Amino acid sequence: MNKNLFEVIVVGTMSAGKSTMLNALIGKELLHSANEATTATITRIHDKDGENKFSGAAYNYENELIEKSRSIDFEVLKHWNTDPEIKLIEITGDIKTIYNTEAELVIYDLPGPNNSQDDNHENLTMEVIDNNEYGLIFYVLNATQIGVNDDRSLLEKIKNSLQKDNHKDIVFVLNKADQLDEEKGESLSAAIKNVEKYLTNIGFEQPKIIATSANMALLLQKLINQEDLSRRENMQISVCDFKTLSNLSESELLSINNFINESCQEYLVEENTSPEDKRTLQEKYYQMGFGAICYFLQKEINHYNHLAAESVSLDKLKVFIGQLIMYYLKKSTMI
Ligand SMILES: Nc1nc2c(ncn2[C@@H]2O[C@H](COP(=O)(O)OP(=O)(O)OP(=O)(O)O)[C@@H](O)[C@H]2O)c(=O)[nH]1
Ligand SMILES: [Mg+2]
Repeated sequence: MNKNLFEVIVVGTMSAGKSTMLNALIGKELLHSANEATTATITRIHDKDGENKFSGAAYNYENELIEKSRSIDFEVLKHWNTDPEIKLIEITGDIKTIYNTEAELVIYDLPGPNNSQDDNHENLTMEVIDNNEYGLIFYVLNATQIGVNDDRSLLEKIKNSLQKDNHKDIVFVLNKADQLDEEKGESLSAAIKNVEKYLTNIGFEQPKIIATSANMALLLQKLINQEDLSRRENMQISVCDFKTLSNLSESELLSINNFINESCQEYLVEENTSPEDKRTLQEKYYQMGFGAICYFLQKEINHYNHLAAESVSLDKLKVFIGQLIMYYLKKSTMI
C-alpha cells in the first residue's frame, strides 16, 4: 500500500452524473459529460496545491504515453476521451474545495459500468475498489431512475469488497434530484427512503445518502469563479429553487453545518470581490448537498493526514533510534 495515497473514486450507473459531480467538485467544467454513454476512459485527477492550470497526459492500453498537454481544457479531454487508443488520462491541478497537506490525493472518474461500449468497465471499477489503498467511494445514483438501472450486481461486489480489510468508506449520492417533480408526487424524501431500502437489502448498513443536483452545483461554481454562463444556464440557475435532503443523523448534520460556516468564513476577508455575493453562492452550493460531500471528503482526508503524519514521525523515530544504536556501537568498538 502506498502510504501517501488517498483515493476518491466516483462510480455509478451510466449517465448518473459522475463526471458532472466531479466537475462541480473541481469547480471547473473539465470532464466530458453528456446525455449518452460518455466517459470511455479512466481519468485520474491529481490534486496539487498552488497549480494555476490543469496539465494532462494520455496513455494507451500498453501504458505508453501518447499525448501530453501543459494546459488542459474541456475540448482536449473530450477529444482524448473519445480516442479508442486511449485507456488512461492523468490530469494534475489544484482542486480548491479540498485542503490536503500529507495526502497524494487522486480522484477517479470511471466509465458507467453498464456502458455497452465496453464490457470491461465493471472489472476496471472493481480493480480500483479492490486495490486496498485508503480512500472514499462516492456511488452516484440517478434519482429519476431508481430501480431501473440494474446496478445490483456491481453494488453487491462493492459491498463484498468493503467487508474485507478494505480501507475505503462509501457515501451514496442521489443525483438529479432537481428533476423530481414534487407536485406530481415525486417526493425527494420518498426517493431517499427507496434508495435506503434498496441498499439495505443489498447489505449496506445505515448507508449515508445525500441528494443533490450536480449540474446546478456546477453552475454555482462557475458563478463563484466569475465564469460566463450561457443563456440557457442562466435560465436554469434562476429558476432553481431546489432544496436538498439526506438521511444523515442530527449530529452529522450539525457537524456539516459547522463545516459550512467555517468554510464560508474566508469570504468575509477576501478582497476585490463582493463578499456577500460569493458567500451566498458558496452557501447555496453547500446547501445543495455539496456541503455534506465536501465535509465527508475533508473528514477522511484530515484523518488520513493525521495517520500519514504519524507514520512520518514514526519513520523519523525509527531513523533516530537506528542512528543512536550506530552511535553506541561505534563508541563501544572504539573502546
Ligand atoms: N437535471 C440534471 N441533469 C444532470 C445532473 N447531473 C448531470 N446531469 C446531466 O446528465 C447527463 C449525464 O451526465 P454525466 O456527468 O456525463 O454522467 P456520467 O455518470 O459521467 O456518465 P458516463 O460517464 O457516461 O457513465 C449530462 O447531460 C448532464 O448534464 C443533475 O444533477 N441534474
Ligand atoms: Mg462520465
